[in-house]
Amino acid sequence: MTSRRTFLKYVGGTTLTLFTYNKFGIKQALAEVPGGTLNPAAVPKFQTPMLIPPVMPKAGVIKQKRGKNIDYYEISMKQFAQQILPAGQPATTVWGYGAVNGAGSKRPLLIHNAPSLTIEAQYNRPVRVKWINNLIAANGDHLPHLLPVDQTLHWANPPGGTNDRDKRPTFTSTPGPYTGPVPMVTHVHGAVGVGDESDGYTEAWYLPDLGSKLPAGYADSGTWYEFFAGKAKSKFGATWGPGFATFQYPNLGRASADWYHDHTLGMTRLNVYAGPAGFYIIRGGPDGDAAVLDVSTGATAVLPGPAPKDGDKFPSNKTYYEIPIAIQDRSFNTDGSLFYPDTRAFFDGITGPYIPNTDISPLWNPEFFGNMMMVNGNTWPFQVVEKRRYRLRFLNGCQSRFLILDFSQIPGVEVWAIGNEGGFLAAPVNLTATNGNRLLMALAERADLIVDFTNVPVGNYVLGNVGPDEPFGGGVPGVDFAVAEAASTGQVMEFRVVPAVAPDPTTPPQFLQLPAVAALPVATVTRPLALLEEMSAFFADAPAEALLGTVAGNPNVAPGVWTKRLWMQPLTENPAVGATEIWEIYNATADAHPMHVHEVAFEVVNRQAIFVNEATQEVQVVPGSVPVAPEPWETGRKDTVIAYPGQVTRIKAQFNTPGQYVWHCHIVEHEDNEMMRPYRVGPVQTGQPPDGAAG
Ligand SMILES: [Cu+2]
Repeated sequence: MTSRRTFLKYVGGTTLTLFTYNKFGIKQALAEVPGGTLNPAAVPKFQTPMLIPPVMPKAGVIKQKRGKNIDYYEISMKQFAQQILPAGQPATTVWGYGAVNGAGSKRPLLIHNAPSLTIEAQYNRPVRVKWINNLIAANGDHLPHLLPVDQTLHWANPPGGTNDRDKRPTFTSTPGPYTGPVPMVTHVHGAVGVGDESDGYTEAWYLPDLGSKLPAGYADSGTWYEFFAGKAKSKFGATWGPGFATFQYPNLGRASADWYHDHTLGMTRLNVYAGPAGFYIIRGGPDGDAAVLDVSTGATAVLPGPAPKDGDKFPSNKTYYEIPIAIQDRSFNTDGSLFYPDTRAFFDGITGPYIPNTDISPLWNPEFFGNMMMVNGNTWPFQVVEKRRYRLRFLNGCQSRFLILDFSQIPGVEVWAIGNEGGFLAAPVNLTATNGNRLLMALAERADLIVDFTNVPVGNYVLGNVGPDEPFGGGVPGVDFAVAEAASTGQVMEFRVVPAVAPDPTTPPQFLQLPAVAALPVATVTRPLALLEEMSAFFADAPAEALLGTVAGNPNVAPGVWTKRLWMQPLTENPAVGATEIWEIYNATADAHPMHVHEVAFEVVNRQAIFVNEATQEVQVVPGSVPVAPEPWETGRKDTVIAYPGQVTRIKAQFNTPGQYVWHCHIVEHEDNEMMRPYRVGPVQTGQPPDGAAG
């Protein structure tokens, strides 16, 4: 193993990246982020009104004799063309989810879009979804992937058949991209207390129903599909079949903005980049909007609304003051097609030899940064806003890019954070007064913001991004790292501020009393875990894969040796049902990683400085160092947390739902190449695939 990577090299096609030094002496990129053949400078900004995703129509309501009624959906994933770039430029072929049965809605919108329509769920009212893989051409043939699939990773591997699916295949020569039928399995990110059969386990994927056109010898579903099909049948009576699975979500977590996306083993980065994702918003319950008080009156507070509702037209004739905003980075070619690297050389110039002759995968890139910003499915859209308060619910849906939203180019704006992945914070946070009008958002993190345009002069203003165009390691924009390129990825969208049409009825954020966050029980187990990077044994300074691991002993008191753990190895995290545990995530890599734990909503306990000794493969908490409390916008509950390099990040969770889940880094390129591990709550399940043997 060679030394850790200290900086990132880009060798991007024909694009030469030039550097200069800014006034802080920090190296700054002059040329654009490398990407496809469509130069970001050729894409005019703020041409397209931002799409506010409408509400996903229901297929019906399942009435239960005893028990709660269930909202039922039938949603397929398919391929279609979407005008992502401004009008006049070519459309883009993407994948996306959409309802195929709207019988349970007043005015069903059977629209496939990327991002897809928003699932509106009520607290304590289950949602059941039939998720259909419809990546099939009109003639019944399978649709190949839009993007280059690297077959040398530990991936779903349908060509391996029943015996070798969900394995890292072996090759005698470097394989090209996989062109066969595409697996999918949908995960609702933030679904707390969901059964494992419904969590979108990464080895529970399924191909479209190809009938006799399924290539000979291919597995049509993943290792865990059959077991979970049986579980879904016995738990809630759903019968799965070729090309679909039916999942059920209890919606017992705190009211929050979750999101759904594909989670197939070794392919998530590509499946999500192709488009399939959407919001899943849980409302009501003890931690919902009605539990927010106005301390100046003692009455229920008024939050900005409405949000889109089922039955609204499309395009809508309504004005929304609560708006979900998904930010995703993308690159394009001049024909409008999505660009994603089809060679490792794009990342660091390594042109081979690749696997099987070295340890470097031919297509996989350790990280990917799109050179354009797509917001709710359009590049650089605009949104008209009145001089009043809005509730903007942001999602960082990028691949590898940490965002630092920057409202400071909007004069007079006031921005408050009131919620994150796990619903409302402990208290509102004035980002304008305390954080320079900025907010850091890691991959998959959500931010529930009150943005007050009341005192903003009428005019057009850009929401900026001062995160880096490269892996994030923490620190101050412009001081510790160069900020995103000002002309492209440094801009997210435009707000067009117009006069208010009516007085603002909403409660000023400083008067909001957010619902109390229940304390978790005392932890009975502490698990030291590690974030690791495997460097190539053949090429200098070249990451081969990112990994998770365990740490022996107690690094709080003495150096602890880490052990790398591959996806295929037996699981090591096995909380008892109902146990509360502290997971200590020791980051021994050079980058920050957004760590996501399925099934639970956790509390960020604190962070603390560590020593990393690569020679002895040890980590240790720096003696005498002081734990740092989470940021004020990291209070409450979360499902994704930034683990910084050189630190241990401690989270606390209660594991109440028995079953097989995963925890992983949400840099999707990392997740796809070993930075994901299974974990199980409770004992081995009767009839489950063998642990550490099947996949
Ligand atoms: Cu990572």
